[in-house]
Amino acid sequence: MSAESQQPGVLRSAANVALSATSNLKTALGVGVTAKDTQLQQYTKTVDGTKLTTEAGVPIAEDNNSLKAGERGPTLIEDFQFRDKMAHFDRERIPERVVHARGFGAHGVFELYENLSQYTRASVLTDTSKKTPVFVRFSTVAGFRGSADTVRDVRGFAVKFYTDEGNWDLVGNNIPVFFIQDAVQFPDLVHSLKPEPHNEIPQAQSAHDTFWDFVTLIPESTHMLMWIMSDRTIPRSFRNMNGFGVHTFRLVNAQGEAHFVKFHWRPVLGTASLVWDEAVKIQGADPDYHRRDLWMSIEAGDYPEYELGVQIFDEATAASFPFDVLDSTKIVPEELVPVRYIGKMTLNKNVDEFFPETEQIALHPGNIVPGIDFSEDPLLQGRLFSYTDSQFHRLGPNFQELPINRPVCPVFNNLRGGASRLAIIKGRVSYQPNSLASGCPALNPQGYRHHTVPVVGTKTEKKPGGFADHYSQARLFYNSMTQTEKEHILKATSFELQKCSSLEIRQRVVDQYNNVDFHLASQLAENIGANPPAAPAQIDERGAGVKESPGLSVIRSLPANTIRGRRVAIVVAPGFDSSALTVHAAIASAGGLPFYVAQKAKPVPDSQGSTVVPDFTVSATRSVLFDAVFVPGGAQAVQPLTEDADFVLLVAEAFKHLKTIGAANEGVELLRRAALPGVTIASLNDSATPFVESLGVVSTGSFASAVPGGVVGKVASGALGGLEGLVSKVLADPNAQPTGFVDAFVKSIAKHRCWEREPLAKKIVA
Ligand code: HDE
Repeated sequence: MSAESQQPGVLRSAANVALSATSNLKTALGVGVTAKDTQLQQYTKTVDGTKLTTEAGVPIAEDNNSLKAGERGPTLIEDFQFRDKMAHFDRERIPERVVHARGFGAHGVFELYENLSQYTRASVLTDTSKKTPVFVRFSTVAGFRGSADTVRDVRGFAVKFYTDEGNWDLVGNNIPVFFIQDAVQFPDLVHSLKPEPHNEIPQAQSAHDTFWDFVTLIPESTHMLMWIMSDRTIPRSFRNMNGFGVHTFRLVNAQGEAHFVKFHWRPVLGTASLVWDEAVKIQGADPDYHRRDLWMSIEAGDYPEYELGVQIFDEATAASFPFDVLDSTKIVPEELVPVRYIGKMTLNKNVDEFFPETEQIALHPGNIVPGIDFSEDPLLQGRLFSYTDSQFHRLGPNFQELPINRPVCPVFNNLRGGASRLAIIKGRVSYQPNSLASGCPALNPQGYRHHTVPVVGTKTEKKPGGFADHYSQARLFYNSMTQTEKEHILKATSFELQKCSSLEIRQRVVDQYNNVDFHLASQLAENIGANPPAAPAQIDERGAGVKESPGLSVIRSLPANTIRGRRVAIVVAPGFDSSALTVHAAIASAGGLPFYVAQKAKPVPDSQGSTVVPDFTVSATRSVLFDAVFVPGGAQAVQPLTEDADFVLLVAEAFKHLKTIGAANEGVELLRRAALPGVTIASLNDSATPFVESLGVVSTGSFASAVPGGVVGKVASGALGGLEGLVSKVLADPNAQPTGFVDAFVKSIAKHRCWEREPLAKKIVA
């Protein structure tokens, strides 16, 4: 049974059954069976056909009533079964991660496209025939384990590669820069971000005084503030999210030559975000929105994929940049060093049990393999201490022995003892060098060697001079945004500061933002009741390296050529016309996820007498859980929808959130009822126009005129075959012009949002 079908109000449809069948098929075919899967199998049990025992293996005959002295008690302490059950339960929780507490993981494989032996001797980056098992954990930073998925926050993007030379962990974020330059300030940063200590409010929010107090006192946070106030911190899904190693690392080849490297992940489905009002509403409608999406897509066999990119440059090139590559508040713009995509990670297996896998995985940037090395970035250097220390605290000294953390290659060393040690190592030798065990385990001349780097200078707490430029790349980021994205940064900051009671802190943000953009700071001041800056700040922008970098903008980067994973609500009421089935099939054929939404949880008959099983009832779902809405026609079907406020809201809210809305035939009446601003619905006639599209609303030409942001259409029954072909054609070629309703609808969904509609959408009450 799928996870979604277990949720109250979520019905199991034929579509869902088909999805899980695909997943079972893939599993049966052995897709995704790696050395790690095989290793984990040794520790995995299933309960089918088993009988209850204690942990000591004693068969249990009674588990629902404790042992008492007489029926009316008291309970006897000799009931070992009760005692053990309760004592274990009392210890079920371990400390949650102090940051990144809420996370969700999955297994997968990494495959390399090209051999990088020119730069590194790491087998994971040189052998293109290998399928390296991986485990990924995505996370939010600030919230507790039970917080919501769609809060505004940085996302962790941490990957453990189980290579044949040991575990390599790339513990990154979905943002390529960080707030601070030196790890010693991390506890202060986190204390300011977390709920305030006196009342433990607010949960999973940076929108409060202590956070903005701290960041306005450290100007190096400015670049990261631009990123976190952008839509990057409200991703559409984990499948629409970039990942970055943040720090500069080193690659070292077999000759001992080193190059600097920056790591990037690019989602194959493109980067996409929610809009703020939507993110807030999803927190109530489905707090597990991101984890459910990842889980469901893997169960459906629609495996999330990410390409690994590298920017490789030598030390002389690094020295020529106007910024310091050891400073984690800086990016290396793609215009200076292009990103080379060298491999692909595919997530193809959900965990069997959350706690032993996702909760007990111990990720650590210090886990590297021969051929990869650190740089001297002081933030990275500090992390190298913090992560193992965290794992000792959370999981104990033998955390590497836990199944999820075990490497897939042999492990031999002289570590012994410690709480909950698992390995039993024969012999009396546990030291090195030794002669009694013939020197074993012996040193391996091919083993890890730290790259030798000359070090000169005076022992000091001073920062390098290049770390002092705090604004030029913040400007680069802001100036690379579209107007829409700039407005979102302004709105997000205005929202956050309205939650800050201190006027002094609000003013400091305005002053800080003036170093980025005068207009932004002035508008912010206006919104939050602070004094506008007197004049633009004079900043030497050359420190950024380039003037503009379009790839920093999500809107400018989104490839508008797929609807894979996009959720489309098809609203149905008794008597709906055949356009619903046509659109359902077309969306599914293009890799999207169509769902029927109805008034009641029972089969809905169409105008021809056949029925569909609804996936959701309208009162148990909300438009924010879909990427697009389609309203079919049907003489009797549409009238009841127009009288049900839940359906009217579904359309109005989708409009507000700039989503594609499609309507066929009488379906446009629901759009009319939703009173979409700027949308005029013309009266019914038999025009030959196949569809009308305006601002992402698409309709059959006969019904709509000037409908902003969607598609409304008239769909001939039985036309699916032709439409299917058109859909794939318009998706394959972003410039292809749709000629029919369905392909216009699909193409509009692939654009993700209709940004042009935003000024009108503000007018809608939803
Ligand atoms: Fe972390 N970070 N961090 N961090 N971090 C932790 O490790 C820390 C930083 C990141 O899914 C902790 O096991 C310090 C940057 C991720 O399990 C802790 C500094 C980046 C995760 C810790 C940083 C990250 C963590 C909490 C400043 C992006 C979740 C529990 C120098 C490159 C990993 C734990 C997972 C987790 C320390 C800054 C990413 C406390 C001291 C920069 C994705 O050890």
